[in-house]
Amino acid sequence: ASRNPDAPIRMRTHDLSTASAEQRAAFLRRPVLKSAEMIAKVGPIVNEVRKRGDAALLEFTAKFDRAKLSSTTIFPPFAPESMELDPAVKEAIDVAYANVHKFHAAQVKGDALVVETTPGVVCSRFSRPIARVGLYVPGGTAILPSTALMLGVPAQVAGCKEIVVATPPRSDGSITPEVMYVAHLVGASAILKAGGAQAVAAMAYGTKTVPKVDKIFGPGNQWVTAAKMLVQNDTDALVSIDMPAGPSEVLVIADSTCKPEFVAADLLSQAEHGVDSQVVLVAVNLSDEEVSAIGYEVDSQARALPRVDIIRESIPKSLIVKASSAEEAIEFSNDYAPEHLIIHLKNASASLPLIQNAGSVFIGPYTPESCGDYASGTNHTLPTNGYARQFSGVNTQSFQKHITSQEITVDGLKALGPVVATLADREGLGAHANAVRIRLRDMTA
Ligand code: HSO
Ligand code: ZN
Repeated sequence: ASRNPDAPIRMRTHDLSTASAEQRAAFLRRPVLKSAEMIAKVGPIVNEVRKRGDAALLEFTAKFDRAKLSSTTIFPPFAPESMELDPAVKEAIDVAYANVHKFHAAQVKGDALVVETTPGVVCSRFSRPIARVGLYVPGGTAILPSTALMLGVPAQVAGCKEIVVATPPRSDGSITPEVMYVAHLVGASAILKAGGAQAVAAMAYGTKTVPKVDKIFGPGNQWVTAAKMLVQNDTDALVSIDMPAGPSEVLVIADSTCKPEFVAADLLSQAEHGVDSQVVLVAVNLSDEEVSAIGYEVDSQARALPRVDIIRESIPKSLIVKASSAEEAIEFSNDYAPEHLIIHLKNASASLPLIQNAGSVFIGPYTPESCGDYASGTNHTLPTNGYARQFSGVNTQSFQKHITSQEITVDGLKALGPVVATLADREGLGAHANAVRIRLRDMTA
């Protein structure tokens, strides 16, 4: 990547019709995440916080965030002056909150699932909130109240009792008022003024002042991700995590009905997240001129953006892949399994049944990813790095667990008991068989 302001900000172009199998596989690949190496690096930080609690947390916050704090945690009610906002920003957060709340409340399953699998055998399933959750809201190059919203709303809707919001403080020790206000809206029970591996460790093990949580959510840098993976594997911590995280991604599929300026804007909105952001354009039957028109827009729009320096690094690593049909493009996208998929095709919604792997889909020319990132209602915490093959984005169920139950009548056990006893005998588990037979004998006695 070049910092030369005159150098064009350009994506590389490849053609699926002439690519070898190895080349196609290379287009699908993400940069290697050095997870084992990072886990080894965060180990000592996690251990210090585990052993020395708040004292270690305060030291790491002074060292990494350059904030000298006297306490790590704040509890509600939060001071009104700590969440004072420009009225337009407050109004925007309120609208976003309402939409995200509406969509996540609709995900709450109503009545318990009850099924009589065979006469007298009733199986059911019901959900309960995960009692204590930790929400990591990154600091770094951008403030992210939207992430506080995307994690806090489903936690609130699911009914979690303890909602801890962790976020790195500014050097004066304060938290941005936007994040404070969202924490207030979602009913946070504590705000942990810490970031990085130290924040994850504090929530996983608890300290004198930081409540221990049962599940940790949220995106973060490699340190945060490695710490989440480490504590998840420690049975002493007894904590789970939302999903493995990698750099943010978008894949855009466009045909000649697309507006080059819209496509370029969508690509750039992802490219500005970080130097490692992954941006892919799959061009369906676009002529060289049409591809150039998008390339020109990427370059000229990028130059006017405040984060052009980040884009100068992420865009040259990204690629344009030419496909000769919408089906071929979608097949490529399914293999890539993007975090975000934007469809700029003539009949965009018609392709939805063909989508197999994607975190979240944006359909048609007037659906920029930005709307889902902030305010339409869907969640923006989504699987990256190809994990959309087996993971869903954060949703209301991510903050719940499901308990099953059953109740069997006398007649039900008369019918089902012999089946169970036969299988238990086959497994050589006599006590299992006996638990059934002792009852069957009792019934006939
Ligand atoms: N696109 C990001 C989420 C985000 N965008 C936050 C703006 N703020 C990852 O899904
Ligand atoms: Zn975004």
